[in-house]
Amino acid sequence: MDLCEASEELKQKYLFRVPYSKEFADYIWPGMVVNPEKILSLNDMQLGPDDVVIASYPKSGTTWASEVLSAIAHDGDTEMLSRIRMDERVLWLELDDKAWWIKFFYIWKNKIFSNSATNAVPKKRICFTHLPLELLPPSILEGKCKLLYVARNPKDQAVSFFHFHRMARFLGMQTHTSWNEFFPLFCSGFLYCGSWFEHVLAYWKFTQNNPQAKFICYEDMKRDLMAEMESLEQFVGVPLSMEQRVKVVKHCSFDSMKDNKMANRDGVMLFNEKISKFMRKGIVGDWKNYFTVAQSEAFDELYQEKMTGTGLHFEFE
Ligand code: PPS
Repeated sequence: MDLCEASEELKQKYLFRVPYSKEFADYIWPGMVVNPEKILSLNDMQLGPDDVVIASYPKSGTTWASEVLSAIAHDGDTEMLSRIRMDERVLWLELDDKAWWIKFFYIWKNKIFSNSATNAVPKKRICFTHLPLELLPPSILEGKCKLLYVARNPKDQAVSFFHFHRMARFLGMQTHTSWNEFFPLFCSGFLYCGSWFEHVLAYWKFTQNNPQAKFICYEDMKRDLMAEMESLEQFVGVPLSMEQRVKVVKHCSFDSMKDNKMANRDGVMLFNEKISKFMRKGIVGDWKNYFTVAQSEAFDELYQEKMTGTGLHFEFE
């Protein structure tokens, strides 16, 4: 059997391991946090010129881009950011906030972080989503607000997603799913958010034809965060001074975000950080520690097949 192909047995195991998994619109959803009704209700959501939506396939650098944009929206005021939790500054669009246990999470969180109340009004309202393009609310697709897509090379993304499946309660804390099982599920797109290729390529095409939308890569942020920040400032129309920019770049480095409880998802009950940290490694090239030579070659072939002619290229090291 092709290394990239997932057997029926494996697919059934995945569905069984994700708690309350739901199938909707040809995708698998972790029913503990996302449900079809909530996704459908987003159709009525009105977004405007002061809204910025960050979209991504999970584990592509969403949290990193969120912190950078949030810093820009708060005029580079990193002290202010350190008083408000990320999940209050950057809302998850499709999160089923009516689920009883999500309410419990918020009650618990507010008890611990009661000092996070503030009157700070950001220049832009930011939210994030992992929804595939075709499920976005119409107001985003019609260009009523800005859309930023963050992508990461699929080999590192797959490794990060593998660890995420082990530690995220809503994905079943799949410590029994081995890398060799996860790899074909990822390649065949039989997992939460579907095929990486389809997700990324749909947004890639959209951002090429829509001036309100922008596509950025994790690897570019890693190479030169300062340059990426400048272009993000232009994109959202909030310029910072060089002094503010230097401060934000430092604030958004992996090491400072890792130690920053307001940005590192610390205390989020959705995760079991005893198994794996949310801020895990933050590097390019970790895939080499997981992919076998045969898996890497099989993936390269799949990558060529799907990506040739799209004009989109990723750095893998
Ligand atoms: S999620 O759950 O989908 O929102 O995850 P997401 O934020 O998209 O991705 C998490 C990965 O991004 C890494 N990360 C960073 N890398 C470099 N610098 C900074 N500042 C940073 N912040 C988050 C995080 O460590 C996850 O990658 P891995 O490879 O697992 O370490």
